[in-house]
Amino acid sequence: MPSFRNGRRQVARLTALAVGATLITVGVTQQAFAADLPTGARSLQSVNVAGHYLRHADYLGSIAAVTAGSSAQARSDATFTVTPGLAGGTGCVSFQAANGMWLRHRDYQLWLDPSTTNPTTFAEDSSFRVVTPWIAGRRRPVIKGLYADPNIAHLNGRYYIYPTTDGYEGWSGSRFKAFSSADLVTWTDHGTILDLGPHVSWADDRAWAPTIAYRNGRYYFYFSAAANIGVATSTSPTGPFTDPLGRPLVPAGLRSGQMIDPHVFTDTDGQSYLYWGNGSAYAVRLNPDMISFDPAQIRTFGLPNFREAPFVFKRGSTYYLTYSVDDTRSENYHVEYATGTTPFGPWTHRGTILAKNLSLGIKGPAHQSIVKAPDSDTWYIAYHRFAVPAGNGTNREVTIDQMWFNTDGTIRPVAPTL
Ligand code: FUB
Repeated sequence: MPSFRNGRRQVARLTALAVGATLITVGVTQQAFAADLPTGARSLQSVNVAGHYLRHADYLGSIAAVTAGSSAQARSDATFTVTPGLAGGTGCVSFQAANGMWLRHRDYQLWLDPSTTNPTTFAEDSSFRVVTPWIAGRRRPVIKGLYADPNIAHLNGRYYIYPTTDGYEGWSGSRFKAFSSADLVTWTDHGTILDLGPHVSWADDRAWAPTIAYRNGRYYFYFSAAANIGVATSTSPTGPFTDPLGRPLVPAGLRSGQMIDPHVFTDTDGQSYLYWGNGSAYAVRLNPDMISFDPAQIRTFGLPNFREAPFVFKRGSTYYLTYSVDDTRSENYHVEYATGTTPFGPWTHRGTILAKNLSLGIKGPAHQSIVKAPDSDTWYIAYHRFAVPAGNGTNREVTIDQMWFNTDGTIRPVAPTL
C-alpha cells in the first residue's frame, strides 16, 4: 500500500469534491438544501483531477488515481459512506470509511480516525457542510427526478429540455413537461405543457421522446404517443400546447417499425426536416406550415446498428446524424453517429461517441440531443442514463456533458461524468 504521508500541499488541494449528484465544497458558509444531501456509499471524485478520488492510506487522506483495475484495497479505500454530519445541523455530512473510521481534519490535513480520537473536537473535525461550490460545476442529474429522452434546444435566449417523464412500468407516462435554464446548471421546472388525457384526442399513454422547433412566432412540439407521432403548437416554448390536427402527424403503421422518437432539424436555409424511427430511420421535408409533409417523399437510411432516436445537427457544412443503438433497457444502450453533406446524407458511419462507464456506475447513456452555445463553437450533449445508482430502463435520469470535435470534424468520444 503506498504511503500518502507527503505533507499538506497535496491534501490541501481537496477543496471541492463531487459526491454523487452533489458538488461539495468544504469551508463555505451557505448551506445546500437538505434534499441535496447524498447518502450511502460513495466515491468522491476530484472535480479538477480526472480519475482521482479521495482515498485514505496509512490513515492519511489524499486524492489518488483509482480505476476499475485498482486493487480491492484501493477501491475500498476510495469508498466512503456519506452520513448525516456527526456535528449535526442541516446540510452537514460526515464520511465513514469501510474500516469504520471517519474522515476528519487534523492540523489542516485530512485523516482517518476512530471516533475515540480527541472526543471534544471529533464531531466537528469530522463534519463538513454541503454548500454552494466555489467553482462552476454541474449538479447531476441536471433535472432532479426520473426523466429520459431529453431534447435540448436554445430558444429565445434560454436553454430548454423537453424530456419523457420516466418511472412508469412499460413507459406508460402520459404527460410532457418542460425545463429551462440560462446556464445549463440551474433549471426551472415549467410543469406540464401537454397532457395526453385532456389535450390529445387520439392517444392516452406512452408519452415519449418529444422535440421542439420554432418558426414564424410559433413553437412546434412533436411527440410520440402510443407509438404515433403528433404535433402541438403554442406561442410560448412552455405552452400551453394545443393539437391543431386532431390526429397523428405520423400514424402508427405508416412505415415499418414504431413511429416514435421525432426530431426536427432546421437547416440554415430555413427548411425544416422531420426525422424519426425505431428499427428504421426516416426523414422527410416538413411543409412550411410545420404540421404536414408529403408522405411520398419520406426517405429511409441504412445506418449501421440504428435502433432509434435520430438527432441531426449541422456544424460548418457537415451534417451529423446521431442515433441510439441497442435497447434502452440494456446497459449497452449507446450513441453512434454518421456524417453527411446534405440533411438526407449520404451518411458515412463514424462510430460510437457515448457509451457506458461501469467504473462510474454509468449505464445505458443514450437518447441524445445536442445544442451549441450561442455565438460559440461550444457544444453540449444531453442524454439519459440509468438513474445512478439503482435505475434501469424505465427509471432513467437526464444529464449533460460537453462534446468536443477533432480538427477533422469528427466527434471525440464523450466522457460521461457523474
Ligand atoms: O422513453 C421511451 C423510449 O425509450 C424512447 O422512445 C426510446 O428512444 C427509448 O429511450
